[in-house]
Amino acid sequence: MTPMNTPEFVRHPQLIAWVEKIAQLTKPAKIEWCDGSQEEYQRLIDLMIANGTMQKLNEEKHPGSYLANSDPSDVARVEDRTFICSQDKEDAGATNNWVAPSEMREKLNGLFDGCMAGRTMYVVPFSMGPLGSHIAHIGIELTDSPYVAVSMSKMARMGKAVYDILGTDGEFVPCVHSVGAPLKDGEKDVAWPCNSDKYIVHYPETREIWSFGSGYGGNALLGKKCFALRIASKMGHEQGWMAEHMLILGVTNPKGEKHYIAAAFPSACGKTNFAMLIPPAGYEGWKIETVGDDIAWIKPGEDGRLYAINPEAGFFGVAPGTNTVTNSNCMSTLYKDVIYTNVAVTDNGEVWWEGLSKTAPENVTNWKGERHTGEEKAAHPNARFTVSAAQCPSIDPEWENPNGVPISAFIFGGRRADTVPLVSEAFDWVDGVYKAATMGSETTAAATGQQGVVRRDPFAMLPFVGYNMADYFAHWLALGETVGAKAEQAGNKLPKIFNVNWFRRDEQGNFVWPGFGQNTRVLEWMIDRIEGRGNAVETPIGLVPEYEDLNWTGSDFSKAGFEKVTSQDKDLWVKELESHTELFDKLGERLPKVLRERQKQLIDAVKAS
Ligand code: SAT
Ligand code: MN
Repeated sequence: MTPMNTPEFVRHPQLIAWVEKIAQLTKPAKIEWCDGSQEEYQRLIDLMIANGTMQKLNEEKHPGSYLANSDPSDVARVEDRTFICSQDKEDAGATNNWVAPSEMREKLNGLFDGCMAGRTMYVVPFSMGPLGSHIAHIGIELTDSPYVAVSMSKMARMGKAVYDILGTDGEFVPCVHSVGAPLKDGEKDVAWPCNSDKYIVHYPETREIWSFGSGYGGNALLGKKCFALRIASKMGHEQGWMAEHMLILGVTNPKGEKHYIAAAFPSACGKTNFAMLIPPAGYEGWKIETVGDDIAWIKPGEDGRLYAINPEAGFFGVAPGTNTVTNSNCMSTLYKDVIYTNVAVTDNGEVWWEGLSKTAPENVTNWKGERHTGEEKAAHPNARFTVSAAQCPSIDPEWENPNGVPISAFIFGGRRADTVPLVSEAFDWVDGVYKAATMGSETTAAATGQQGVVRRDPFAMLPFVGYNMADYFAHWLALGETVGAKAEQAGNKLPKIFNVNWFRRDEQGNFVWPGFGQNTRVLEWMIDRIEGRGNAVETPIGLVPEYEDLNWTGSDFSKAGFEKVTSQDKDLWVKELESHTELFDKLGERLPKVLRERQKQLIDAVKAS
């Protein structure tokens, strides 16, 4: 049996018993209780360098930074291998893969039996959210991957202090992770162990996560999508709060008015860039600050405002396309202590990815470890950097406020070549929920499967809602009522809801809207609307700005261009709205009736226009 060697800082009998139980099942060679120290971090990094999992990058260019290349079969989230195993199939709903918990437990008991043989099982204690915040929650991940252990130390508050909060009987979400590659006695390890059979399993009722076969990102860093979205969304549904796939940014205008905005976009649609946006020339005196780039936990306050925290402590961002023009704050964040995964590297130990510079430097090794010839991509399109959020120059002073920041608006955005205009404001909460619920977006490399096809991605949460999507819509609608009533009493307002689309294309397939820093112009209009002074015209599908309503200082974007990105094609819109029926039918009986009614109203309005 694996020796337990429990350190004295762990004083939680139930936790210790659980670790022992999992060790008995998975049979690791040893157990290591992580304390989050720098010594521990460096030791695991050095171990991975010795194993060939990681390489050290050029110390002058990338101090304290490392590169890991994954197995080519393990590069993204596996949505078709992700399961919500609620007791009742209906509670997982039509958009989730479901297997009966008893059946799944049997399957996993088989898979996990001895799966950590020859490896170390790391006990990784972490807090999602600032330590001790009333919005935060604690998890413990047991993993046989040192890559996961060090990544978790950047992505969450990881270490000894978590045990102080847990005490002897605190609540935690148990997360079990294995790469699914046991080692026989004396067998040599591979650089990136994984298994072709993958299972990312959630038991929402018992709040457990079990992940098998992958070492990559959201499949393996279980605090992120598995806990902070799938399990947390279920907790929020029960407890009256929200776990959302949203960045959070703060905007301050020259008058000193500051608003926090939360924005939902599907994976790899520019959340990190938007969260770190730098206002363009002509916007002197404006400030945009970053609270988070991927996930928001949002709780109603007594004053009827919604308060958001970023449950994460780091960024796991898409590298390709990131450069000093598209995201200068991000490039500055990466100045040291970064773990890169699946980017390319020069012989000199400098990282490179498509878009970092116009052309690849000489002597580049691609993410598969081969000489880059220019025929294939040097970096995998889902190549990532893992870095502490505290290093971000635009990090908001309130980002670790345990009470969160008050949200003034929600933005929902997809990647759409046509149909959806640059920006529109919902008529009211229900209308906003309808639009978020029916959002469509072209698929990206963040998940395995076909890319570039439009799919419905409600609230950018399609792969992340841990319960029935129809109930999730109902939750949003109900919060609108309860929080709205409280807000009215306190003289506050519900956040406004906006839709955006930065990705309209012209006939040649080129993006029309310049995006990035230029999105500040859209943010300014939103703030004006929030403050009750911005002009908007009513269209059947929402309130929209005219060319003159946006501030074009320092811009040469033409009125014709604006018309291209804001035009509403009647036929396309009727088709779009009618296509929402497919999602609604799929969701069936539990779908809130008000959404079908809203669909009908919108179709009638567009047809009548
Ligand atoms: O791999 S992750 O799920 O963490 C990234 C993403 O898809 O947003
Ligand atoms: Mn994401």
